[in-house]
Amino acid sequence: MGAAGANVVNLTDAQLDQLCVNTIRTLSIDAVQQANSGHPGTPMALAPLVYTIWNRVLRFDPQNPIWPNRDRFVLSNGHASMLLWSALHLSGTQAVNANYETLGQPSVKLDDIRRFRQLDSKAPGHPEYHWVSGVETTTGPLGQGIATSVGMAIGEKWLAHHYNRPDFEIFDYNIYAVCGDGCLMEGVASEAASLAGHLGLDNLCWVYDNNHITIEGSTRLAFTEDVETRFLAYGWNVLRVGDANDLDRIENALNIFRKTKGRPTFIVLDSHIGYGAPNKQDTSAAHGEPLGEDEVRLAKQSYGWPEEAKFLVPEGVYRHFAGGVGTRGAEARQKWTQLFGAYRAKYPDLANEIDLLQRRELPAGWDRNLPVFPPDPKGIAGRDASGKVLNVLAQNIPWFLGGSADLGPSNKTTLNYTGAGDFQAETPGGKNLHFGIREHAMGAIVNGLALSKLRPFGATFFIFSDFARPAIRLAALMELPSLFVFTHDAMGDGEDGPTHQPVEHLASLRAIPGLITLRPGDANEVVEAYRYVLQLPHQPAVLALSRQPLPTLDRSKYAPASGVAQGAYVLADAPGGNPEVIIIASGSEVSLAVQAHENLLTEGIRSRVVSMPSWEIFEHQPEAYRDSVLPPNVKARVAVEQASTFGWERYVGNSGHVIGMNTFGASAPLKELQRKFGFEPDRVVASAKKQLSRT
Ligand SMILES: Cc1ncc(C[n+]2csc(CCOP(=O)(O)OP(=O)(O)O)c2C)c(N)n1
Ligand SMILES: [Mg+2]
Repeated sequence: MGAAGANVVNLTDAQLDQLCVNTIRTLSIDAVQQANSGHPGTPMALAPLVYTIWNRVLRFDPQNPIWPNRDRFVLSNGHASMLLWSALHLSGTQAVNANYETLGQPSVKLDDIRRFRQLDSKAPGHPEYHWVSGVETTTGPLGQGIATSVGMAIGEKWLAHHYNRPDFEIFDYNIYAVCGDGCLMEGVASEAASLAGHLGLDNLCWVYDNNHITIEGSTRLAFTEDVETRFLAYGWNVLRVGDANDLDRIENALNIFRKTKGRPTFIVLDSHIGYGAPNKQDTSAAHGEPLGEDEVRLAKQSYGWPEEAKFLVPEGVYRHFAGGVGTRGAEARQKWTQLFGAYRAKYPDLANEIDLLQRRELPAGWDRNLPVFPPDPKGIAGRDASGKVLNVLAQNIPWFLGGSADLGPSNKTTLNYTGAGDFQAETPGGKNLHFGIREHAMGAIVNGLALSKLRPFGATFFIFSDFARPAIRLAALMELPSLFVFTHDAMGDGEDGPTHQPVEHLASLRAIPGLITLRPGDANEVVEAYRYVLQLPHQPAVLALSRQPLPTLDRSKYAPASGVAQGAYVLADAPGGNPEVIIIASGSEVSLAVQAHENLLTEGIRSRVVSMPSWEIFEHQPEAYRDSVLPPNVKARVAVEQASTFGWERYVGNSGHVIGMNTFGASAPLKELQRKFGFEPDRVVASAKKQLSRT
């Protein structure tokens, strides 16, 4: 139709719609071609969908992409990122900095799209939260986006229930997520969809790009189930749009979603990957490689686009977006801002809470009444101390909530004070989330809640952190304050045996950049661990807690537990300091190290115990502090940790010794396991002496 070159004054609305759709298509094609890498086919197919969602439906103000009551858009098939870069660019979405201030410049410039996938471009390979304003969550690992969207939907329900008042719908936003075959093959999507159906999340809409193509070819190779029936069985409303190019039908389906109450909506959209490329359409060749110059020309021809034009945004396209999402979003935000002003006058405390949580700040007195545990040789389990802390925090911080993957009674994560309640469809203000036995979805949902500015935690046995690991990694990548409470952190699960005994988990989580791991050594260290991580607005944390009681150390004799905030601290020292041997321990091995230390002292050996609950926090301390805890000249060192020895050389040095795990555990009572694997005071003493004799 050649509209790209036409004078926009003469174009009908339908022609302008088409012009916008083809702009998204050709920007995507050109960007991938220029980068010589990327995924053109899905943007070509889904441009009409993304155009319709953004320009006809989404309540999103490009001038303020963090307005709290905006609709959320999640591109779960993150490889089709050019859809998002196009939408952000064409809508004129503004950049926001880390202090939540708009910067007066576009989030994604045309130049960023020209530099798609290049260093520092705001159009990277996949959608990156925290890097590009307007991206609601990082996607790329398939399934994560839609699973995270369930957390966003739970978050909205909770916020609405907690903060809305008669005539004050402060929160009433929807979550739109787009996904492909890959997302729906991933198990995490099934876990999340099942829970979303159970919870009747009618603020959640997934659109499934049903193109029958993945990388290896047709979905006939591996994916022949009846997806619609699966979602019906989950309790979703299932709709179908048989033509991905039909904007009105798409809009119609989205309108049905908005009217549907009591269940989430799943829209099956039949599409053609590589739409318009005559030799590549409907083939996997359109998925993940540039079309090639010849095919690009042919595709542009089929859209009625100038064949030689590159990165063309025809006159009128920006204006059409401004008149669509721009006008609708601005009006919605203005109305909301007025409403919120009146709300603030009537409910100043609630408005203040909303202000605080939006900036990831904590309310005054958030840590009041945290327990202090008296010295007790019998002690208390890490998980029990944690349970007490969680119940205090949840009462002090209205938007602190969470739950377990069906292990609440074991993890001791149940919030059991009066009024805590369960989060269910009928009670969306409850603070106990029941994730069911769905650890991966739990991780993603916790992230979705954190993206909704709540302070969420998820819990399971430490061994099953593996099942949540992809989401924990994304929490770190996104710099989210997601909190993971993992109990049964070592051999404490004794008789359950090696399937339930984590060995490599600490090492593997310590390897994730930006993630804080903490393995507290007694009940007071548990308190301090929580106190520390709650103050981190942009970092996820893993707490590894014991199942069995750990002696509560006498802090009048040993150093205060506040040392946890330095990651490692001198807990017990030789009289007058100046140690000749250092024992470093974490978690359940701290009291063991203290026993060994006392024995060494009676033998006249000048030992020091360093409690090291967190490598990462310690690494962030100034060198002078680190050297004061681990003086470089003291080479005789022993580390004790009931976990893989992997990595401990960095603290004990090449000549040091690590008492840890080099094999899997075994099924036996804990005492026998401690003997078998060497976690006994005599063994620590012997190792310390051997170290001394060597240095
Ligand atoms: C967890 C995960 N596994 C594998 C990949 C690699 N990958 C990227 S896209 C893709 C195929 C996805 O197929 P589909 O979702 O149907 O996308 P389409 O080609 O139809 O856009 C694969 C396997 C990934 N990104 N994430
Ligand atoms: Mg596909």
